[in-house]
Amino acid sequence: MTTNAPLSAEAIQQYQEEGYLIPDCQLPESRLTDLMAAVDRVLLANPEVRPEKLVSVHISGLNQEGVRGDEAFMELAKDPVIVDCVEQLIGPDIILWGCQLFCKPGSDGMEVPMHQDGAYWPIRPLATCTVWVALDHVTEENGCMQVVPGSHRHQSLTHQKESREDLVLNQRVNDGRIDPENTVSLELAPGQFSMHDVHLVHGSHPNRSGKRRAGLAIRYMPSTSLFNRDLIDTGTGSGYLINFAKRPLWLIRGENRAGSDLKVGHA
Ligand SMILES: O=C(O)CCC(=O)C(=O)O
Repeated sequence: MTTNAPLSAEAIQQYQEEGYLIPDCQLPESRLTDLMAAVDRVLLANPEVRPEKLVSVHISGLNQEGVRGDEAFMELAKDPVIVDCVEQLIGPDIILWGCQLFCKPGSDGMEVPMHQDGAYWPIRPLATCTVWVALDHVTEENGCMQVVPGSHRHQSLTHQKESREDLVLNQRVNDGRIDPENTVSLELAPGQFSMHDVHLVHGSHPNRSGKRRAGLAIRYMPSTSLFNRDLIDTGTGSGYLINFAKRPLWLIRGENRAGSDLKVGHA
């Protein structure tokens, strides 16, 4: 168990009431330099993949989802500063189960439709804290994340499928209880990060500016939930190839309480 508690009581209360927070901390310059170099490497190594769709990018080499990843992202996912924050929100038993680079190029960066993450994920009971790390300056102009504060309290909402080529994901929240326009913009400096709950409604506009917008989403679940590999078929059903059947999981802290399979997918 950690003795560090980077998040204030007010920040934790905001997460509980509004479903997100921005911690009062920043990654060191040296870490950011390593990450920027890793972004350049993975963009070069994956010319055939849209840069918003670099899934499981924390896995070095070619992963089961057709992406060549980089160790620098794995190191970040294990960084105690980040994991200490996560522990304060989801408890001491933590599984790292996903990591995606959402890099929107300047001028033609894709929209992420307003959605709840849980609509795509095989975790029961549904639980995850996403840490979204800004690698570039992330502003309204270049398509920062937009969140609907408090929307997580509705738990699972109705979504509608949209089969458009210019979207990163293909489900949009469509539920009378939510006003998808009632958003807060999460503008971040490089090295800052936000944290959001699995049920929070969020998304982002296309990037029409000339400035790139790169952010890394790292997914942590409490090990008291089960990663059910049979729940969602392998395929491109969410807009790009996802293979939860073979997705490797890492126990980052504590014990594996619900018995998720931690062996599958590891070399
Ligand atoms: O990067 C974005 O704009 C959206 C990210 C997202 O949907 C997520 O991290 O769950």
